[in-house]
Amino acid sequence: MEIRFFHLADIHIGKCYSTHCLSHDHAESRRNETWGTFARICGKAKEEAVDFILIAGDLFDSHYCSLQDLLGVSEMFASLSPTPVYMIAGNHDPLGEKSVYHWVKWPKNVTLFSSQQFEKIELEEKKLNIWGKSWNLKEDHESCKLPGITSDTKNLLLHHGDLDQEGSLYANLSSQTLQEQVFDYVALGHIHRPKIFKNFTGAYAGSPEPLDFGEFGEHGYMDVRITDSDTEIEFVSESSRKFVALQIEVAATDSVLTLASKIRSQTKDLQPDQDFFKITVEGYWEGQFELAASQLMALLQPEFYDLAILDKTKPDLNVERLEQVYGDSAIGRYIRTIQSSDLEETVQKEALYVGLEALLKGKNR
Ligand SMILES: [Mn+2]
Repeated sequence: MEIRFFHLADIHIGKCYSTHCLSHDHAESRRNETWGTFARICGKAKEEAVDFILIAGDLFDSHYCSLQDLLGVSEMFASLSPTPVYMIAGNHDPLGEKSVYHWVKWPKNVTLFSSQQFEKIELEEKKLNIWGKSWNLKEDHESCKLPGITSDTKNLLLHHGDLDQEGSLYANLSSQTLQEQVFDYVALGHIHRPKIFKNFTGAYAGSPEPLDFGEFGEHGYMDVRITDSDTEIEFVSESSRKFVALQIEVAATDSVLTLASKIRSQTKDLQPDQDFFKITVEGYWEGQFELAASQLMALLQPEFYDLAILDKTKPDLNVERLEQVYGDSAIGRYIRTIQSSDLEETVQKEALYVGLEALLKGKNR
């Protein structure tokens, strides 16, 4: 008998994006996109008649989610009936007394694991045990002990936490023990980029929609099939937008137009009209970069859905002039020493910049 299910995690419904480099409007609409993608995946699960849905923690972002968010999810789950949903609470939506999970009534097809120790739900007709445990607090320093399992049934494990991070504050699990206790699938949550493991059968589903620029790449969920002989895990990309962070190297003599075309050529095979972009500009620049950055924004904004330009440029020093003015002082000697050294050109420039900055600051005191 084949058992098929969707594994999701870290949806973070309600999350506030205003501090994540996004424009104000998009920070607002991003909340709805997160919700929309989650509802779309759940709808697909019903349409494709999977056996159940697993949610491995952090369905909500407790800090920011509203009663409306909770009611919406509960109603959506009810609409999936009879497809069952099995879920655990994570560190961002723990099951303490004031947990957001207590705000609403959950429909009959939803099971939330309530214990802080692994407990099982037996699906007799499928000869399957689903093991799970929920978070009660925001930190859990203890390494996790796995339940003992036998091979006369199939076993799934739902867990929200770190993997192989000794000393972690987030319910660490060791992959060594997962190799010893053979589960048919380990559905992990907590790490927001999806990852399928090779040394045991399991995966981090990752967030269906990425939450910030650290969460680059594809995002979605895992479509899992357990047969009598093995487990097939397929990652399905589903996010409506990606986060893309790029670095652009400037030359001191670049014009704003040159910079714009450098950026265009680096993004031409990507989806600037669709995704969130953060472009860090590095290198030496004559004068203040701020003005150039606002001109750049004016040029590029119409082509981008959401663009942020970060200035990491360094002022291009007029070394020749400094050498004339400070010729006999430590500054002049420093310039000549560096320039006559056999350092590589970029290293020479860096040394001149760092050294002169320190020496000139001293002069002005
Ligand atoms: Mn999370």
